[in-house]
Amino acid sequence: MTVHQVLTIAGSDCDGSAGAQADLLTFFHQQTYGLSIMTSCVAGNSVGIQDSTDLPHDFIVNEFESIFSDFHVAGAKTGMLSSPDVIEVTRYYLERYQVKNFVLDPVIMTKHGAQLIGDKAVSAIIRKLIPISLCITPNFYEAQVLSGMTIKSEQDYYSAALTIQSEGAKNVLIKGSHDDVDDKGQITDYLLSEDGQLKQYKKALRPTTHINGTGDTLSACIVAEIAKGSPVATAVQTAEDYLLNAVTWDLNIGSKFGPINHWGINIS
Ligand code: PXL
Repeated sequence: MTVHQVLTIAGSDCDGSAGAQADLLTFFHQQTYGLSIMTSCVAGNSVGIQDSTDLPHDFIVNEFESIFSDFHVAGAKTGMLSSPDVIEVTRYYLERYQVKNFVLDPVIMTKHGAQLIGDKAVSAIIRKLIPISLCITPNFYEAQVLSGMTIKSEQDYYSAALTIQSEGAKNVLIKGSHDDVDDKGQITDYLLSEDGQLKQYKKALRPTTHINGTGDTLSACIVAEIAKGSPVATAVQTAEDYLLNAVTWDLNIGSKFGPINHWGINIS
């Protein structure tokens, strides 16, 4: 049996709901082997983020050397990269080891619209990482930042995706705004594929407060599936299905915005 080795380059979230921890749970669930390069550490819980610290440059470089000198990386994704320096190092190693299956989760804004990283890091993501990404997965707010346009209509999602594609991303998945719920109670994610096709993924908006780690998990599932050989549009469908299960069967832990359920099944 081939063991597909998949790498996340991301921050540690100590409550296990988001960041590298969410990615590793997802890689495991998708029956791939998870490798992780930590870039920063966050002290957070279901109430909020209390503290965070970036790991030293030399240590991050050593993590890259440890991984790439010994493992075959069949796919990689990035999560929260808070400085231009760590973005530069990531670009260097992904290019040097020719990682073609690279899914860029541009962690810039929360799904509520709060900015998480500085403007210099945002422009480094655009210049250094978008051009080497097989697939990018911005949320509604991030898509506006990366495209420089305001999204108000379905046509705007398409235009923003085209702009981000022109910056170098082969496939662009924009996660629809939670405010754009249709009359069936569904929200829509939009995938603009390499061949120019636009595909919509509609999903019910679950009435849950257990939503920490949804974006991380979606991109982690996409890269795991691509590493196993799925085309991008199929990998996105698998990830959307997994996510729906993960927000359907709440884990009754954490006092406020708890983690999603990475088992994806009813365990109560
Ligand atoms: O889900 C965004 C995210 C990514 N990475 C880390 C985080 C968070 C949110 O808390 O802590 C490390």
